[in-house]
Amino acid sequence: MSRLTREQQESYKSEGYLIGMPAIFNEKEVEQLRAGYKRTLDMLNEDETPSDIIGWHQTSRWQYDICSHPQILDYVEDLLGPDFYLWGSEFITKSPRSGKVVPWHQDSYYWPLSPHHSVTVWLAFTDVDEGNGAMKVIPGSHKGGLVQHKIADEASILSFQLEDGTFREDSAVTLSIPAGGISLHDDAIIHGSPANPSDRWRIGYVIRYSSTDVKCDLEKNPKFKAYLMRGEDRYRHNPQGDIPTDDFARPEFSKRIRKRS
Ligand SMILES: O=C(O)CCC(=O)C(=O)O
Repeated sequence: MSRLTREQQESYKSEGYLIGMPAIFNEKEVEQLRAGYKRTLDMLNEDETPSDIIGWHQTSRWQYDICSHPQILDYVEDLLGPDFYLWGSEFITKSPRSGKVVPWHQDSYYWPLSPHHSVTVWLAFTDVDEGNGAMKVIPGSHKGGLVQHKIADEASILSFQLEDGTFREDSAVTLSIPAGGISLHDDAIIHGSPANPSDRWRIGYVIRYSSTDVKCDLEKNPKFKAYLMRGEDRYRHNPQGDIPTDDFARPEFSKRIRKRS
């Protein structure tokens, strides 16, 4: 098991993201991940897409176990400190030649969480790179505070996006990750991803963690559940979730709940 070096932690603090850690899952395990993903897709209704697989770690043990992988938790602990919980997960999939775009945005603009102290793990189920619509980040942009968003364009899979000219797009860095590997990003970093013009799939599983002092406004997200992953929850700000027992099961709710109200 590896931990983040002091340099990596400092780099995360100043740039707002981190890549280059050894892969979490080997080739054989990636095959198992994809098999689990396929089983999960089989549970979707006809009018649903992979984007509707959101928060299913609450009912699917297979997903919960990925989210609580000890190596992933070690890295998150190195960034958030000893006491933190899991609260979110979703698949962000782009099929070959998909025009789907994730517009430039800041996660914390969407989330009714405070204070802002959350880390997202982006786990690659396929190789992701410049050619197939990998995520891009604006290094250091997490330090600039929240920027006003506007209603997103049609091809976007989110509801809000940043106004043009509010940041320097030419400083963007593409987060290329081999299948089984991860990136880590801060909840205020400006990020997004372009379409996938290639013949390859681009499948990412994003997992969200917050330190235990972070409180959710339950009026805005009544389904919110915290799953303590490490340490102790001295604050007890949030309802706790029950660890799922079924390997593959979907929650009652399934629609995206990312709109900021
Ligand atoms: O997968 C992507 O392209 C974007 C992911 C994202 O927006 C997020 O993790 O918050």
